[in-house]
Amino acid sequence: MLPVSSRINKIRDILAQKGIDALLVSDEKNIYYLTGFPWGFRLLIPLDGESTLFVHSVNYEAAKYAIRDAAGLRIELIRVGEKWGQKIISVIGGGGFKAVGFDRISATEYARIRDSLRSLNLECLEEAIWSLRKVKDEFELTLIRRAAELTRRGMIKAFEVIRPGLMEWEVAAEIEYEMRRLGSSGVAFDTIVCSGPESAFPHGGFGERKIEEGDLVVVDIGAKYRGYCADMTRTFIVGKPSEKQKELYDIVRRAQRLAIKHVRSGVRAKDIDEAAREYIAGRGYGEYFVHSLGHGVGLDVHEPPTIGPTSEEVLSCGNIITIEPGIYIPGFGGIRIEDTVLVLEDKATNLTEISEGEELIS
Ligand SMILES: [Mn+2]
Repeated sequence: MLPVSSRINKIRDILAQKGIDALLVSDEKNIYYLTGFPWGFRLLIPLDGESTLFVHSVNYEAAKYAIRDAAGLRIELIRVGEKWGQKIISVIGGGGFKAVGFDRISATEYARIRDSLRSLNLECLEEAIWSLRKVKDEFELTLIRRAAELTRRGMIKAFEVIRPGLMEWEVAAEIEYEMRRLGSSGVAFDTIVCSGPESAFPHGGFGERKIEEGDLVVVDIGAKYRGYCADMTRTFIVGKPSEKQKELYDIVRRAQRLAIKHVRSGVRAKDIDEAAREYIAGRGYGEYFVHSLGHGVGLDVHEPPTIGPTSEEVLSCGNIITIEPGIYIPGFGGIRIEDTVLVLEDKATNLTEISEGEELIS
């Protein structure tokens, strides 16, 4: 069972510290994080008393079932055709709050609440929720480890099937089928299989190229398990690698290992980025490393903490982050190696490691 009541208690600690009377949660993943229900519409957590989970009729029975054991949480049904904006305003208005925090809200909804409840202070608490979500509890780690294992299995499948003559989409289909077959609840993002010169596009090409002998093939994939994501990239060289391909692959692999060695609790995210960036720059390819070194992973595939040159984050135990240096040379191709790692007291645990014997360079 999800430890949601302890998470809601932590929210209340934050509200008390900041002198805010209630939190209105709109982000679906934040609602899932705080209630265990994936299709909530809004969640109102007052400093004291019962929280209210707003759900549309289509999700009402599922919500009753999912939160049947959750104490201190009541469901407010939004009926078909009912004006949900007014309903939420009337519940907030009825609470007698002076200050209400929110996570993310549309400009329209913000204006509607502000204009209806003129004496209410609205304060953004998005960062405060991230401060909780960034540090994964044991329950979340179990789910992310599973997502990471499914992702590894998808990557091993990629290694098995990639060969000249295959379309990129065929490789993507094999990977996704393997992860699904083993229990993945979906993909964390659109699968990237990107070959030849198009491998120089970090976010992938069009998936419509036929793989050829001598290609670099960037495979960036993520399985999802009960809402939690993993993220992993390997770059394959089809056939015999050229000297240049070997050189670049070696630089990226060393940069990635070096960066992972720096990961532990208390380290500044920008120092980890710098370790990899300086290594790549020192080998002459600094201008071709065109993105941040990594990012947090959890219910979102890209979430705080960002591991980049301007990040103000300091890592702590329980963060899950990616380490993904890359070199992308227009017209030649790209290489990226990415793992999802867990930050511990004095080291990182690599959740998507492929053991030495299975090293995925063909
Ligand atoms: Mn990534």
